[in-house]
Amino acid sequence: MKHIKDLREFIIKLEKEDLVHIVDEEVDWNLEIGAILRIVNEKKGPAVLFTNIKDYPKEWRILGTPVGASSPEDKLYGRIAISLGLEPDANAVEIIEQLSTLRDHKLISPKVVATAKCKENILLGENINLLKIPIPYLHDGDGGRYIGTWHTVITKTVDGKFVNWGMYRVMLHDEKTLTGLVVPTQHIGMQFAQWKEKNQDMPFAIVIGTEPAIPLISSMNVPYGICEGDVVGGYFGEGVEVVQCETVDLQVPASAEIVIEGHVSINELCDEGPFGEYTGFMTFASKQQPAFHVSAITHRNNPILTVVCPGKPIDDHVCMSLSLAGDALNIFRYKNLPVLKTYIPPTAALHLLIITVDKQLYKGEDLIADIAKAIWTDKVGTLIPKIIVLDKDVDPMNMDDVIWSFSTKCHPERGTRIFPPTAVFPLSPYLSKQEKHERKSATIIYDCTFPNDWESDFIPQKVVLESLWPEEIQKKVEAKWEKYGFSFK
Ligand SMILES: Cc1cc2nc3c(=O)[nH]c(=O)nc-3n(C[C@H](O)[C@H](O)[C@H](O)COP(=O)(O)O)c2cc1C
Ligand SMILES: [Mn+2]
Repeated sequence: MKHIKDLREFIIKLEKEDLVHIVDEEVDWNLEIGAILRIVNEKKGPAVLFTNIKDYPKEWRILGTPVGASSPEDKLYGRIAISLGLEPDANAVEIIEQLSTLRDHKLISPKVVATAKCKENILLGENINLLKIPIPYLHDGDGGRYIGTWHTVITKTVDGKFVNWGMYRVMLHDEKTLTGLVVPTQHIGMQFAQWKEKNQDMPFAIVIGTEPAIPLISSMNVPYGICEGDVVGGYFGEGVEVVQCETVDLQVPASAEIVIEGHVSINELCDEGPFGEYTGFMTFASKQQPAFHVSAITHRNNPILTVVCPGKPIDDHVCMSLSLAGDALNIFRYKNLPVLKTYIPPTAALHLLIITVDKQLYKGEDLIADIAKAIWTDKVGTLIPKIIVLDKDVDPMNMDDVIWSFSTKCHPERGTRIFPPTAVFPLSPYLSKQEKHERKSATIIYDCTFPNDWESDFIPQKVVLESLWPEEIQKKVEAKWEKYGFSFK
């Protein structure tokens, strides 16, 4: 496994694999970069390094869509695979399998170093001006310029025992103030509640442009109490190098291009959103969110800001379709359910989990109910309201086969199991106003397997070469194929 230790090494590797394109032409931070990234996402283009941003010195660069999907199809997940130290042609099921074991690795704490390149420029007091960073205005209709779209927000509990590294969107408010989503059910929100209780502002550090596995794992579902930084260390078998902040008692990855430090106010609120999101729809303005007061900016020379422009899938949230499928696989295995493979299609905006099961291995009463219970009592399930269950002979990544199974094996009544309202992520466009407010909605499983109590001679046989023709005929036809004169194989 190849551990890539900073963003610039990542870009060099992407260049070697033809997975990054450099744009030296001047581009406007105001909507032009967003439009380019939208087209690149729709065409499954490479990551984009912008080197010439209007109104800003050439010193500043932007790496757009760092982990979006790539064509050709055999490198669809190439940027994610490289970030995780895997081969660029790793397919979804292989990456999901890898990520499913993330929770089982030994944890390795970060290693503190005395100084780092992210301290090459230290801006304090009067010198703090967020407008000096070429923060893009991405979608027309966004509530502001978003600086945190592919980054890590570092916060800790009041007692300092649990440090969290999470990815939550962050918007520019003014020269010295940011605002961002502090969702109560996310780890940042749980920690914030503690600081509020203590009546103290919460220290934060936002790190941008770190080694590529860090933002990826910051967007993953690591249990409360475990620092994502320790998971990154455990995954690569060596602690992440961190360095002390200038103005708050937090440590940040030494590999960062840009670090923004400060305190999240427990009293002051700012308007946040709307923002074009991963569902492919604009979100409404959120409830007002806390002000993030900035007390220091530090950055490398020639810093690179990483930018994701969410929208109609596929965008960089495709990384979460892999990690959530990995988490789901881990949960099912932990509960001893006979789930063999899990997959979230990249265009499903995280809403649809497809799984294969080996029903013969199941000893319980109601497999579908057990699957529902396992996933919708875990935080992972809040993002995934729909599941398709397939027999083990179906490839969950083959959409033709998935649609065939769904259409022909899922009974409209018996095969459609609707479960009572449970906690869901409120961004699903189909939710009513009240459901969005209460963050609760029904979930559904489509059972595309035949019932257990059908006699074997009643179970329809598939009409495909492998199951209905004797092996000797299959072999004969294969051997004679060229003689028949077909132009295809
Ligand atoms: C590009 C991207 C943007 C994200 N933005 C947000 C966000 O604004 N708010 C949020 O609550 N989660 C967001 N997430 C999902 C969280 O990162 C994810 O739920 C993660 O598990 C949160 O960390 P935590 O479990 O430590 O709270 C985003 C994920 C990605 C990949
Ligand atoms: Mn966490």
